[in-house]
Parts: sequence; C-alpha cells; structure tokens
Amino acid sequence: DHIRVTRALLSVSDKTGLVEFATALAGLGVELVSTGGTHRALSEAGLTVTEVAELTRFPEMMDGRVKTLHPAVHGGLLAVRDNPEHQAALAAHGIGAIDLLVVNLYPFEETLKAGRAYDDCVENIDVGGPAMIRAAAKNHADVAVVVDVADYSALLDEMRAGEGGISAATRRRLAQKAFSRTASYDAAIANWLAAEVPTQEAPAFRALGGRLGQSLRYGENPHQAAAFYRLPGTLRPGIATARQVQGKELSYNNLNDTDAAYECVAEFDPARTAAVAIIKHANPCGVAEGADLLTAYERALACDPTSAFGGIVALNRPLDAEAARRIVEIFTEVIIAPDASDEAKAIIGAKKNLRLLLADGLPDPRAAGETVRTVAGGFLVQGRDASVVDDMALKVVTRRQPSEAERADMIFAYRVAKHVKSNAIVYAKNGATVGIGAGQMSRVDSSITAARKAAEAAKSLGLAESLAKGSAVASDAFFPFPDGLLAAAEAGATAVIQPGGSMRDDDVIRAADEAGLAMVFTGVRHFRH
Ligand code: 93A
Repeated sequence: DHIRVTRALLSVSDKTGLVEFATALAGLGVELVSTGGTHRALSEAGLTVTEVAELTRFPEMMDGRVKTLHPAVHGGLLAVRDNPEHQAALAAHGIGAIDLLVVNLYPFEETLKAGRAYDDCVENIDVGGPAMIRAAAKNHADVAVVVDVADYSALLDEMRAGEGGISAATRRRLAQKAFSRTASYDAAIANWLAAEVPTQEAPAFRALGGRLGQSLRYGENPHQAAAFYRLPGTLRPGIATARQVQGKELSYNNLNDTDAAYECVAEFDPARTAAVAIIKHANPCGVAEGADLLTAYERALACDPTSAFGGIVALNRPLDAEAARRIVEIFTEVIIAPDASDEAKAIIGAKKNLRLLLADGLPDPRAAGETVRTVAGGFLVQGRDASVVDDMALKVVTRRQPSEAERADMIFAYRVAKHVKSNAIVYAKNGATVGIGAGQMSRVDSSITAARKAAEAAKSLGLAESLAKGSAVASDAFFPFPDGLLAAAEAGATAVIQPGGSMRDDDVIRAADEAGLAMVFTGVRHFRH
C-alpha cells in the first residue's frame, strides 16, 4: 500500500527546514516543482526545480493571487492512479501526476496577531494553498500531503526506509491533519471577520468568548444590525439553551423579553406552586401563582390585560393543554416553558406564527454568574443579582406586625420587583400582581402608575374597588421620603416591603405607623436598569 514519490510540489510561506527537506527529496530521486518564492529559495540553494508557471504555462499573476489555481496543478493532484479515464485525461492534456504536496499557508493568523491593517489581513488569506491541500488530502489514496514543517523529518525517515515510498496509513494520517489545518485556518478567518462585521460588533461578547448563535434581522429597531451570541460551555437553562419548537423567527426584542420573562418566572419554585409571568418591553405586566398554570395565567392576565396583548408568556412548569388553550385566545408573541405536553404542542401548533420555546429546565435564580452591558468604548460587568427574598432577614419596622397573608404577598411582590425596571413598585394580593409601576425616574411616579393600573384592572373586571385594596406593595429600593409610601397607602396597600436604609427611614416608618401600615425591611436592594 505504499506509493512511490516521483514528483513533489512545494509551496511554502514558512521556509523553515525547506532546503534540507527538498535536498533530501532530490536525493531520493524526487522531481521538484515549486511556486515563485519557494522556487527562488531552492534554486539559490543549488537545487534543480521546475517553476509551477512552467507546468501551467501561465505566469503567476495578480500579486500571486493566481499561481497554482490551474488544472495542470489540480489535475495532477486529483487524478486517481488506477482510473484509466483519469490517466487518459492527464495524458491528453500533458499533465504530470503529483505524488507529494508540501504546503504551508499564507501566515494569516500571524498577520492578525501582529495587529496589522485590515487589507494586510485580507491579502494574507490563502486561497490556492488550501485548494491544493484539500485536493491532495481528498486524493490521499494516491497522494501524500504535508502541511507542517514538524512532519518533514519523520516523512523522510519513512521514505528512506521504504525506497521513497509512503504508506497508506501515513497518507491517511497526513490527510486528516491537512483538513484539520484548513478548517482551523478558515475558522480563524471567519472569527476575525465576525469581529469586523458591524452587525456583530459586540466587544463585550467577543471578550467573553461568545459564539455567534444566530444573526438577527435587526436590533431593537429596524435600522440597527444585531446578532445573538451564546457563551460556550454548560449553560444554565434559559434563553441560550431553549429550543424553538415552532413559530416565526425570533427577533432581538423577542429574545430580550423572553429572557426577562423566563428569569422572572424561575423565581417561583415549581414544586411549591404553578406560576406565570407575562412580559412586555422586558417588564412584567402580570405575574401570578396558582393551583395550576391555567389559574396562574388567568390571574397574571387580569393584572393588565391591555399590556399583555402581544406579550411574552413564561411558565414555570411544563405547558399543559388547559393553559395552552387559554393562552392562544389572545395575541401572544412567545411562550417559554421548561417543557410542553404533546396535546399542548398540538394546540399551539394551530397558531403557526406563535413561537414556542422549551428550555429543558428552569434557571436557578440563586446561580452565580455575570451580566454585561456595553458603555461607550467599554463594558460593565457585574455579578448577577442572585439574591432571593426567601434568604433575606426580613425585619418588621412598624408597630403593626403583618398578617400571614400580608407577609406572603409582600414576599411575592418583592420576588417580582426584582424583575421590574427601576424605579419598581409592585402591588400584589393573594399571590398575584395587581399593579406594577416600572421605569419611572421618580419612585412616587412609579407608585402612582402602579396604583392607577390597579384601579384600571378593577374597572375592566367590573369591580368597584381598586385591586390594590388590601394589597402588599414592594419597592425595589428605599423610599427616600414618605410621599411614595403614602401614595401606596392611599391606593389601598396595607403592607410594605422595601430594603430600608434611607437617611429618612425614621420619617418613613413614622408615616407608615400613622397610616396603620405593616412594613418590613429586607436589607437588600433590587435595582434593575
Ligand atoms: O494567493 S494564493 O491564494 N493563490 C495561489 O494560487 C496560491 N498557490 C500557492 N496563494 C497561493 N499559494 C501559497 O503561496 C501557498 O499556500 C504558500 O503559502 C505560498 C507560497 O508562495 P511562494 O512560493 O511564492 O513563497
């Protein structure tokens, strides 16, 4: 199974060990062919070498971009030796077979590493070299291909031992190495371009070693280019691990909102309760617990049915048919759940555009990790907010102790407030949000918005009293003045949960006592910007 090498083509950028290797080949009676620079190096060393231009009867042209891209070269590399037609073609066109190819590529990686200019990097993308390497490697039944200077001496040893022959095992091993080299070479080029292409200019993710998961049609707006990167390695279940079972292509906003929705609903232990979060513009517009998903969904929806239109629905348990049937009644962009029953999938299947994502598990809200956001010319990295209200030392600061029901609602509201953009004010009753104020620059405005939402929700249900009556209210950071707290009391909240820590805590506590509220300090802030 040995092939005898009678003709070798050498074309190398890295000329280390070249002369010695070629001299030894010549000594074994091998005819040498080579490209311009390689030819010069070899003839200067006194070797007899044929120029590839002589084979192709074409001069090397366009700064060397076209030198070996020719049938005289590729025919010689690809012809199957025991195929009469191939042999006839060689003869008809005066092409000589090439038994050994020695190529190392334009130093693209080195050029990049040296920090050279864009055009320089482009010029160092080898085209002819990889083409020849792949041709020879494909035809390893008849041709040996060497892409690494480190392989010269072992190959010579083998050839000397076997009268110029190279075994099939060696040729196969060399072919494998050759394809692995062209693959890594192309990967280096692709990664470099990915970083250069404006749509993928995401320095933070590049720095973190993110892999391009998906190019997106556009970003937050149609004039913004965008892409989705995933971090390599084992990821916690979530948006990066979820598989899309059906529906339209996900957009940038879909991905961002779905992430917010799933992280929010993951705060609710599925072993304790079913829970649903409905998200719009990365903020919850309704979150609720329930005996089952259907109940939880109905209650989440009741918080703000207007905003829920076109929202993202996240569930903490596998989607069942009952919940699926109800969810498809209103326009929803995305559903995400740990899993779904076959019946639920069939129900969702009737809505072709509706995206269904299954994440194979819930993210652990306590898991460590980082969040990254870009700022002009850099990026900010922080540990994720892995604090969970169950672990906080809740301290009652008012004269009145909260009732059991109030305590449960305070905890529920604080759990949700973690996922509402600051300033966050969340009213909750019986394990469901009834009013959410998000993203206002003043805490009082968030309080007023949340209260108004609670009143509107009541009206849409035909109820006379605001849903905030008898609710617990959570604030993601301390009330700097009594005003926000008093706005909440006026709206009907009877219990307050907040981090505490304001210079005016005493004023705020006094106001709470005067209003007959029960108030708890968590000692942990949940800013989210
Ligand atoms: O510019 S190329 O992509 N076009 C070609 O046709 C070609 N043939 C060989 N680069 C080409 N090569 C590369 O030239 C080889 O891969 C090798 O790296 C280099 C050797 O050139 P020289 O012998 O002129 O130093």
